[in-house]
Amino acid sequence: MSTLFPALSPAATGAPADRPALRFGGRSLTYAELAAAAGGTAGRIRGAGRVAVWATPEMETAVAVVAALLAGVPAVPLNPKSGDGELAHILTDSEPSLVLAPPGSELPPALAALERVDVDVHATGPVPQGGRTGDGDPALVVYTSGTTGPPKGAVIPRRALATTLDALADAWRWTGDDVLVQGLPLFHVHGLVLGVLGPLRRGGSLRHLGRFSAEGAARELNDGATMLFGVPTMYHRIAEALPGDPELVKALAGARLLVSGSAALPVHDHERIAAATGRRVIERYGMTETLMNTSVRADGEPRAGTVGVPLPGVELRLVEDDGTPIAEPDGESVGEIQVRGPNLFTEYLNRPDATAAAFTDDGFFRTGDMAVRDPDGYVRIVGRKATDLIKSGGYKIGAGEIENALLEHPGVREAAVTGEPDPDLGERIVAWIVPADPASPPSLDALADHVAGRLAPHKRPRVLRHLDALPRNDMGKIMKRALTHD
Ligand code: MCA
Ligand code: AMP
Repeated sequence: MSTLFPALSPAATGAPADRPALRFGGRSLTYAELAAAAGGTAGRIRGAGRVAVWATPEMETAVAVVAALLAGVPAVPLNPKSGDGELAHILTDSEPSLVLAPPGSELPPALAALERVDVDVHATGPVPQGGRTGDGDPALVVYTSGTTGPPKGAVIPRRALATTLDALADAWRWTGDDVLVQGLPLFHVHGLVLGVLGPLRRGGSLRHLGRFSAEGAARELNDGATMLFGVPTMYHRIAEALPGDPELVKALAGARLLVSGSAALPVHDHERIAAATGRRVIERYGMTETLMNTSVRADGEPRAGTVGVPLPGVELRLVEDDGTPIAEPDGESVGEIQVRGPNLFTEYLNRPDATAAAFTDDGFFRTGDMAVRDPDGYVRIVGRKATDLIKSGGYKIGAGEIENALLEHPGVREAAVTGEPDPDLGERIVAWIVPADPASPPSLDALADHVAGRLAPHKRPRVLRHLDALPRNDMGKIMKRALTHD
């Protein structure tokens, strides 16, 4: 029996077996039903090397991942909107032996060669014993974009899941009495680890919206939900809707905890929500590779523009360009955030070079995020080392992978991709292209469809700019800073 979910144990003393564990739309499972369903599925995948999960925002995804964790089989969540190229890369790289999917869902041809196991949320089976359930054994492989090349698979050990969720419980006073509402995708850490495994580890409940809407969040918060998790784009949409929506105001005002993460929450949205509801959104900071590093604590001061203090067990330092750690938090010295602790990933799958480059000699992970620390220890993120990483809607997107996809379009001779500020998405993706035929340049729609079909819809450019030539330095390298939109 895995100890990741004490409440799923038949001998659980925590959550009662008839407490709701998961609700997706009209479907729900109690802890007893979830234990039986996950046990049934776990029995079918035991002994597999690695399993892919077709991670639609549905009950089946949660049951599949819990089953894999109970069986001690690492799970690879797949974005169900992945395009052909991205999917092919992830499958070749992670070599799953089967794919878990909701019954009746249509899978793309790239998955045709894999054995398919339909997840039956009404299955029954005992929670299996054994499997690779040691602390350091891999639990998840989550794909995350870098500046160049295709996404890398971050191997997340079981220890990291337990540590990060318990650290958040400490910071947020998160208990089995909490009912979380969220509408995040389930193929990334935010929605899957914090948003699904989090409530289950505490013995509490999750209500997933299927798809985020301010209205859905308000409905659930006004009907017993205590916490809301979202990316800044979701809080921006809430801030926009608040003035005309007394139900939404009431919902937020009554919530125990409103948490934002995955990207910086603009101070303007933070302040608008505070003014309308009297409640402040708290921010936490993490990465796929590190899970959660810092958070404003439930009993701390939610200061707009800061991500709080290091979580229990996380060692955090700011380091200058030459590798010197900044000794004292002074509110102004900027350095790269480096972290060490049991919350970290183990490696990038099949990428020893990238893994080695990501760590310092003394075992700290280089996040690439730049920050200052206020004198009282609060971390304030001020930027990112790499200009070729874009955060749009809370998704991390590498400029390089989009450029490569654009270059595969026959109408594109040269391409460069940048991010520019967007009030809703944080950053929007801009494609700068030199058309193959200046007389008939490809349209934005054509290029967006091309990128969405190869990579994923959230990686598609939102803006297209044509140029006669890309600005390059003497070495031939594209000078992205010279690309401005006016
Ligand atoms: C539009 N669509 C298309 C195309 N254009 N589909 C195919 N081809 C096209 N050319 C579809 C989209 O698939 C989508 O479909 C719909 O149109 C709207 O698309 P989009 O504009 O992308 O959606 P949005 O409404 O702008 O999305 C905003 C969002 C989303 C809901 C906030 O960005 C989101 O869910 N973000 C969460 C990201 C996240 O979880 N990040 C965590 C990673 P449909 O309508 O069917 O959806 S970071 C992390 O995990 C770390 C650890 C951390 O710190 O949290
Ligand atoms: P990902 O690789 O998709 O896991 O994204 C991780 C990155 O998201 C981090 O390196 C940060 O740049 C960013 N991030 C996550 N949470 C926050 C936050 N609260 N404020 C600012 N940036 C954040």
